[in-house]
Amino acid sequence: MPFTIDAARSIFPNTLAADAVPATIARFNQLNAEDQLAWIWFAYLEMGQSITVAAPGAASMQFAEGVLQDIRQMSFSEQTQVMCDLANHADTPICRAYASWSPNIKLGFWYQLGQWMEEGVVAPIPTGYQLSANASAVLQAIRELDQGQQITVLRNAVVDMGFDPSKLGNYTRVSEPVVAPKDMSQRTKVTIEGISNQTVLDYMDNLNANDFDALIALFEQDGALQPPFQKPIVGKDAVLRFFREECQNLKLMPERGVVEPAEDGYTQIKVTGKVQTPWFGAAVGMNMAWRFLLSPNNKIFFVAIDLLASPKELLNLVR
Ligand code: ECH
Ligand code: GLY
Ligand code: GLY
Repeated sequence: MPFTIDAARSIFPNTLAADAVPATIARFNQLNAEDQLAWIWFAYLEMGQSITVAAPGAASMQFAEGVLQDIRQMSFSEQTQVMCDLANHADTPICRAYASWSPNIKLGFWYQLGQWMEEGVVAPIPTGYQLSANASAVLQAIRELDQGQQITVLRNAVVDMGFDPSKLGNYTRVSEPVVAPKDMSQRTKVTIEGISNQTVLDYMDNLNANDFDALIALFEQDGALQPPFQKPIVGKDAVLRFFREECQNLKLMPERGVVEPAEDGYTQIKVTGKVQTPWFGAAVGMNMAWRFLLSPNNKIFFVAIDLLASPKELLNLVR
């Protein structure tokens, strides 16, 4: 029998992912809601001293606008309650709306609340707020991570807030409009030391061009993609939806890779390099690996994207 997705997940098992990210999130999740909000506030402020977050585009803000205006009209104590509800995954109309939003809309929503907290329009974290001893220890933990890992912890903390989407039943997912793919004349081509496989090169170039139709054509029908610290997304339809909802305007800068034959005519390819998110642009280069398993047709059966534990891992291309 050819590969299963489960077996594919353990290709290149020596790849050292940044396990400090889920470990920090697990510790963060133990904190109470007030401490969680204050913790994010302090972490976000400290991060802001070295890197600037880009203002979200109007296209993504329009979907959160109604809820944001409702919150703006509330009293400080009501606003604080809404923020605690989000951290507590409470069952409220706002927490349900939040659950239907894509990660970028959630981030844009908090970006705006953060601005309003600074301006005094939304209830600030009380001056002199004392973090609990545990929260202080988790704050020290995030300080010790590299910037790519820090922004991943913050992103995951924000994405996990609100009502549990799996309890929503049928609902309409809300995400930014899909931008048109880059014009051919604007496209760039990556080069990867050690890699001439066209599927892998096309994967990078099509993702960089937001050309999700060409990108998904590189996958097997039952192919899968595993984002950092997540379970695989299985099947072309689900992977295409993920690309359209969560993968616009990324910048992939692969550097080097290695190709090896696998069982049953499959090929495994590991690539390492940097990735930039539109939220931070060139200010943060995340150290990443892509672990591809290509079918005998040279289509993507599986690709895992890993955030690496350290820059040293960029040179780790051993099986
Ligand atoms: C305030 C206090 C109260 C509570 C909260 C607050 C606001 C917090 C805010 C936080 C903003 C955080 C942001 C984080 C952004 C992180 C983005 C990341 C992106 C990583 C993307 C990667 C992509 C990899 C991929 C590749 C592929 O090949 C396939 C697709 C994919 C302070 C008010 C909450 C405002 C903006 C980490 C790695 C390479 C898998 C996507
Ligand atoms: N500001 C980056 C984004 O909206 O994705
Ligand atoms: N951090 C992976 C993603 O953007 O889904």
